[in-house]
Amino acid sequence: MSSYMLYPRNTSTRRVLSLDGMWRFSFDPEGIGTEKGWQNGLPATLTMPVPSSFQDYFTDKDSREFSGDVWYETDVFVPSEWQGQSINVRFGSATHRATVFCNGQEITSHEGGFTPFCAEISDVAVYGQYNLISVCVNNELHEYTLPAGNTILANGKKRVRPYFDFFNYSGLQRSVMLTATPKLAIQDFEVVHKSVDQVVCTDYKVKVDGVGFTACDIQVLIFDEAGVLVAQAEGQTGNICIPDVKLWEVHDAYLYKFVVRLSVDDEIIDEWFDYIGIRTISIDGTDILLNGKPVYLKGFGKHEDSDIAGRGFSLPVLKRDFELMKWIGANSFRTSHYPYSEETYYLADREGFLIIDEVAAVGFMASFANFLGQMGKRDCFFEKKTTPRLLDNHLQAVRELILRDKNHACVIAWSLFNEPESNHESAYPYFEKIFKEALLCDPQKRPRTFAMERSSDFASCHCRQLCDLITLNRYYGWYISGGPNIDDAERAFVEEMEGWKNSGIDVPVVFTEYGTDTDSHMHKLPSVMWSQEYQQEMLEMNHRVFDSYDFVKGEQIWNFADFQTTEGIMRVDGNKKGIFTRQRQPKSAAFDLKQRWESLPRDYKSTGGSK
Ligand code: GCB
Repeated sequence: MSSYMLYPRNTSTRRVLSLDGMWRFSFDPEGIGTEKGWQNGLPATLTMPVPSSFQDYFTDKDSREFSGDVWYETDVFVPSEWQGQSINVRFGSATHRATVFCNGQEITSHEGGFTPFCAEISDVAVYGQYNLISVCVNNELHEYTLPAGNTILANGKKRVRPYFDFFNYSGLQRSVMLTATPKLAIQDFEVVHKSVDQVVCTDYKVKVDGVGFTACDIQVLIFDEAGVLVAQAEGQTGNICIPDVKLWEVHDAYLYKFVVRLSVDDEIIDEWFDYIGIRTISIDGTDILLNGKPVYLKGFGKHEDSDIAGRGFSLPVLKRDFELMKWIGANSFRTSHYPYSEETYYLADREGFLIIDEVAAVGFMASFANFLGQMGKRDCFFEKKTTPRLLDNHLQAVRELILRDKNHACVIAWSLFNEPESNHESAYPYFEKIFKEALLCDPQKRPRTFAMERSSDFASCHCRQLCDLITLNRYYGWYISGGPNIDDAERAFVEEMEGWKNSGIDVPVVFTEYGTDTDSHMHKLPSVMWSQEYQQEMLEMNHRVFDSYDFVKGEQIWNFADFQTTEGIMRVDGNKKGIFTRQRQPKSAAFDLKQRWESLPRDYKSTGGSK
């Protein structure tokens, strides 16, 4: 399967056809589809746009809240001239798991809703004709799935109970493509950039699938942005130094086109390319170094979320988000709380944004909702009997994330959990395995972290020594001493920060969440919680605290935009902590942030980087 993690490209040897469009769709509440032969054709059909979440189109609650199996199908023409090649249907994602059929025959299954996978149909497809592609997608949550939750029966209907604070949008939420690649093909390509004597060079490795090649059949060609060939190498592994290399920088991205070629007897058998930024990333003491120079992170925790399409991939929304992030002076974001669409990372590479790339390991706390913190004393989440299965899924999700995103210049760190129950010693062995796997999988050995909830701090967290940088989610002035008690919040915050300082913190600390729910129509003087003025005051207080500690090397507000959640007494048609509304218009705080972020130097509070 791994060969097809490579982003699909049309080249002299490869073909990609989009299967996006209106698919046929059915709910399967009783889970009887396969037994009844729905893979040979759906009985009664609705229609459903792909990519998109299926929830927000319908006008009844049962459809929106549906948990269980849903079926998608479409007819796919497989050209006869593709015979003899490897033909795949490639899903950008299927949330949270799927089984794929071609002409009624089961092809593959995939667990995990945020990474791509392929169904190879070469031997099943009828060439020169339309073929029926059917997908059974399941969106249930369990304590052994990423993200975690559970699924209950309520009045005879399945209902999910997410252990996390975002709507359980699901379905075929990313693009689906039909690809044709040679049988002997480039399977994977990886790059590692290293600085030696002030010169940055690139080690590369090509993996080939199939038999009948020798190392000297592989060629890597590098073109600059003007299309000029600037370097080349031969062999399955190698080192390339581009003369006068132009490094990829924050807001000043430069991307080289790496063309990988596989030839047999001088004939090109396979060709694939990617746009790659050359940069180094490291941690030096409490500094984050990009190309050896300190960088302070300014930005957001985000969600893939918008009106109507839900978590469905939308190029227009993506474009608007990047324009807003540029306008406000941000330089980074976290892909909270799951890997985003591949196109997001390509745009971040193009625009020079830094990403903390997160696995969908959210809801790993023994409380009824992780954003409420731990409710009372319970057994640790990592002591449950479902843990071995969860660990397998988690390791697989880490592997798939890193396999997919390892070459992106924009990815500067891996976030391996959001707010897990790390304040219990029994969590450590689980964490150690996850952290080791990330290190093993990533050729660039990027810094690893996990976002810590308030119950995990310098004293209580049993896993923080595994982190190359510390990322904190803190709600002083909201969940802790909000409104008229904001002074108490500030005192408590300073007290916590003194604790970190006195603990001899020797790695950077980045705030990956802080914020307030804010109604975009509400103004109030003096401020009250939920008013725009309160959001401004609360951010100001947080920034005052951040500014007092030199080891704080970044601030990513919760959240970029308002987003949809499960209904409840804590949420008013979703979470309203956005600096922008769900329709991507600014709240008052956006203007304060713009002023602050545009004035902070890139190396704010640096201790002077060397590497
Ligand atoms: C958190 C969670 C995030 C929630 C946020 C909130 O700690 O990580 O998923 O949405 O708090 O707004 O409560």
